[in-house]
Amino acid sequence: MLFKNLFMLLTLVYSCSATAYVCPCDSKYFDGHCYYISPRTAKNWPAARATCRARGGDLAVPTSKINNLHIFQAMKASNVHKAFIGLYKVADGLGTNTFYTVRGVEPTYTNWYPGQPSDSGGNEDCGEMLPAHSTSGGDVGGQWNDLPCNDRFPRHYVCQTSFQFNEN
Ligand SMILES: [Ca+2]
Repeated sequence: MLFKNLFMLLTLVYSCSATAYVCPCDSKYFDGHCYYISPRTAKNWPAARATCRARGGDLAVPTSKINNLHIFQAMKASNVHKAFIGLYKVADGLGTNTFYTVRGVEPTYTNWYPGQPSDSGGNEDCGEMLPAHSTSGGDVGGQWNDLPCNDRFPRHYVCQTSFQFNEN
């Protein structure tokens, strides 16, 4: 009986690819998608995005307060406190560049940290999710900041992919 239970436990642990609807084993499922919190930093935002696209998805774009919270909680669970997300500035030729999502539209939900986006130095064209900034003791982390897309600020990153249907 002990061995049978042990076998069942091991099967549960290693069967993440055998269920009908699955995410890659290194991803988490919530809000209808698979989310991957990178264990390592990318040297810059484009490199992070390229990795997400190579995984069949793209950088994650929080779409609601609750989705933003779920992504932030997944980051915290992985001890990741700052991460690139799928927001970047698109030049409009008028000098009033606007943040777009990696899906090519303006975000319908935003959660900028107060005072952000600041465009400090005039080159903060990419987005990240920040750690908790609560001053009242509550956990209200997960607000956004704009930062340079270049190599000055390596970051972890959050990828979002559709879940797969596995016929096994
Ligand atoms: Ca900023």
